Amino acid sequence: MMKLEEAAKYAADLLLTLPKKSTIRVIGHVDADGISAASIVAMALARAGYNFHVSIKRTEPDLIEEMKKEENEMIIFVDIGSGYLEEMEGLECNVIVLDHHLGGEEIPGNVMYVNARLYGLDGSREACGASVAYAFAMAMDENNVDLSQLAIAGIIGDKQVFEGYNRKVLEDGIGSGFVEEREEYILSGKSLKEKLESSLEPYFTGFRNASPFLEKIGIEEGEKFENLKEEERKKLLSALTLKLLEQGCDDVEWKKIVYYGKRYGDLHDLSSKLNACARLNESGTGVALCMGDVTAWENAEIIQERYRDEIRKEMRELEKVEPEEMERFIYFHVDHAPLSGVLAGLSLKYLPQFMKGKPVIALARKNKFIDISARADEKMVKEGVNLGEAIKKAAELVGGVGGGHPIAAGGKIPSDREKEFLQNLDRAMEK
Ligand SMILES: [Mn+2]
Repeated sequence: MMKLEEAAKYAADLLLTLPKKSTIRVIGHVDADGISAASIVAMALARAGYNFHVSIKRTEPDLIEEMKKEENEMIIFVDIGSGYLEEMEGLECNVIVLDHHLGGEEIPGNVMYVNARLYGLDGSREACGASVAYAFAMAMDENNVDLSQLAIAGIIGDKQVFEGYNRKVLEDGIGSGFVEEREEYILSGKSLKEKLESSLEPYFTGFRNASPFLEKIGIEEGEKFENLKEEERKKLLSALTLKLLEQGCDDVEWKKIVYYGKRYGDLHDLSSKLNACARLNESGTGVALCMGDVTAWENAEIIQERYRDEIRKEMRELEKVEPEEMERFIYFHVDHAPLSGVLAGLSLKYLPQFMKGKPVIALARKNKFIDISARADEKMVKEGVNLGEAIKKAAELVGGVGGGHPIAAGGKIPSDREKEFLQNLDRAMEK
């Protein structure tokens, strides 16, 4: 079997047949991974003397039709494209696809298709869009090893693990000195009061104001975690662990491994900024941030705060909500469609009334449609839950679309068919 690196080399060689100064079109997918991936490709192109034009796009049915209106010498699709292979035949230029999503079988003659899944890698864990983009950048020039920083942000964004090719990306980053691994307490940083009130992972119920809690255990609210004495730390962490147990959550790690990039600082934070940019339609800021634009950093910080504020506000409201229960899942309505996935995930993990041992579905009305987001946990998946399949089936029965992974999936249905959809879904989830 060919290795990802070899396939990336073919793609890089195809690109390098184009004269310098050509303008290459780059299309990335709208999430943290897609933005990192597109930025990796853009930076590799710029360094090799090419011009580029990057756009971050949603998976919409008319994506290729739109591209046909442009005149391009080459298009590189990254973290997106696997679902459009056959249609790409209609494009008049050569196309490179760097992806890790499931895709079609027929590959047209003008398409160089590099998908991690074709090279023995698990595309949902061991290689993401940004890591495939990194393989491509490294095939162009090994001096691009610093771009491992962005690839790691992408890996974190897609919630993958550092195994398979992702392991190699991390080793490259650390080996070249661009990436550093540190172990940190998740409560380090700002004052404890601010940390506890703003935390989303973990999310603490009732902490609109965390002062009474801190007062009760005798810890100064303005204090920082890193300045606490060993004994105070223990007291705080055991009180918080107990609190989370009462919320129904028993798997919180207070310490975690954090990767730092020489150029970007905390790569988890970079990933979270890119995610916020993607969700709030500010992908351009995300790309600029990856390219090292200083003003973009400030803007991204504001976008990230806004995004986290919105989630927190919705979560404080959800604390008071009693969700509706079906036989095989529970569901609730949200106002803000882009947040529905993250709210479903957080409520399943941290809000006791949402923990019924069943998946959580969030519904968001948007004009004539309802956006569906569904989240399960590992245990449910082991017991046979497959949200991707169930949502797809139930949505198609009411003239909608859907799909995704066993643990997280989404869809879109006509707004007047909600009830029918929910009943279909209950049936589709029967084993
Ligand atoms: Mn991806």
